[in-house]
Amino acid sequence: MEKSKVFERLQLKELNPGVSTGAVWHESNGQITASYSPIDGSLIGKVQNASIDDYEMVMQKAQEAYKVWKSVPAPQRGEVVRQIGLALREYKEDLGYLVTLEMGKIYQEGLGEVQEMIDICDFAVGQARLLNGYTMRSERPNHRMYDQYHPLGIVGLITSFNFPVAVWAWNSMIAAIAGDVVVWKPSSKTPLTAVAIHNIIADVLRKNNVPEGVFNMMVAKSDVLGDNFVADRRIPLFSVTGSTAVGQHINEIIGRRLGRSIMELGGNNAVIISNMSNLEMAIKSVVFGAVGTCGQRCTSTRRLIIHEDVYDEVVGKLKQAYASVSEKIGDPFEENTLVGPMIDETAVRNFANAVKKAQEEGGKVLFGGEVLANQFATPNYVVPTLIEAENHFEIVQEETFAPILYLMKYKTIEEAIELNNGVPQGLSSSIFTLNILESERFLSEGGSDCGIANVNIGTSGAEIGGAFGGEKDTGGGRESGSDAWKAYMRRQTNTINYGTDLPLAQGIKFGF
Ligand code: UN1
Repeated sequence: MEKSKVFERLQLKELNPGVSTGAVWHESNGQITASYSPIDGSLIGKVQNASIDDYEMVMQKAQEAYKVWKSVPAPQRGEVVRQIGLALREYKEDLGYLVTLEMGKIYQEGLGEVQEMIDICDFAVGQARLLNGYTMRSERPNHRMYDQYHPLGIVGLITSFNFPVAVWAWNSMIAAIAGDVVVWKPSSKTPLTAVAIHNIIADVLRKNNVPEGVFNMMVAKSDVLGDNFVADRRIPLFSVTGSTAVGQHINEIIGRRLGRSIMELGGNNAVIISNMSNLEMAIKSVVFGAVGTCGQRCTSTRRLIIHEDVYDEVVGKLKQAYASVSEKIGDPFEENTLVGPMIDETAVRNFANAVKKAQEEGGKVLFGGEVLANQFATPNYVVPTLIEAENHFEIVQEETFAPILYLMKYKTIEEAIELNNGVPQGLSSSIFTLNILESERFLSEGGSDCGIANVNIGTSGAEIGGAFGGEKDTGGGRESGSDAWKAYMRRQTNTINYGTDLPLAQGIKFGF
């Protein structure tokens, strides 16, 4: 594919507007964000940021649009989402290309990310007819009770560089069918993908007369869209993807005003490899989980808990696998490449510091650890790394957003589960075992404490049909599939008296 052609189709220019209320771009006067490709450091485009005045304008549009959108029948809102799904199919290769160019993940994963957007569109279309509540039996005669879900209002959306487009779709498509409107602040590291999305959906919005203000996007740094954004009482719900530290800060502000939040924060995901597992499957999954997306998924495999009987065998096989993967580091557009660049030099520094710290704490590097500072056009390329470590090491307890896998041994399944759970985070987890007692124990209330727990598949690459998110320092939020839609709506319990008496609940007498 040719960059200029892709840019033409995605209507991207050298300098792009960074404030959209759906189909309309607004001139803004904030500073300019330049986007450089992590692949070769080239400037790929610029975006004119929002200013505080632009923010106010967008919020007003969003408020006005909400008044209209919330009363559009949900299946009609779903019809708009269906058409967005069709538009995304049309631009799948172009948008996938741009994700790779701007974020650095390999093209296969860029395409996969767009597919995740398409999938959630399809899911949301069906869900638009299923925003169901319960009917309850009243304890009083001639009374009826039920609960129903109403739209909530403006959803504030903060996304991260690593899934620059899919996480927008998870949230925006569900919010849209729920009758909400979205104000999105994309990562400043990946502003062009956000601009491209709005170019892709613009036609659909226009054709369907969707009011401006339903899908809003503003590129801005946190001095313009920061604490003021999350403190804004006009926004009842925030959905935030980012580090635990960022999430804690944001949640404090939201908590003070008793706003709602869906937090999807750091993970420190482990795979347990049992002595009763299919090792070939385990190794393949672990390598994809630890090395895929250059270790920059929230769900990346960061710890490997290996039964002592198969430890040496697993280490040997992993080293072999890492050696062959390491021959495939490079340009993420090349078909053979499996490991692209990290997002930027700060990420590389974090990688190098973690390797150093692990060694200082007593860890042993079994493979990799190097930064490939001179081999490529940018110093953003690193060698995927295996480190023998202990779970209690400070560095192992932290999430380092890099392709580092810490290996440790266990004797009993109880010990393995304890290690799995023995970190502050609780996003994803897996066990590889062919033993039903072990797998059921891992999935029981005494098993994994994570939001995602898998058997014989890895920690990453979740399907959109499930609710996505995790416990403890991961923040507790759930987005995407299952009944995650409920978080985007307000629940109301209704009791209706169709009799002529006024009996009180709990049998209370109150005569006068
Ligand atoms: C993320 O890294 O924030 O489960 C999202 C996965 C992807 C989504 C990851 N479907 O790995």
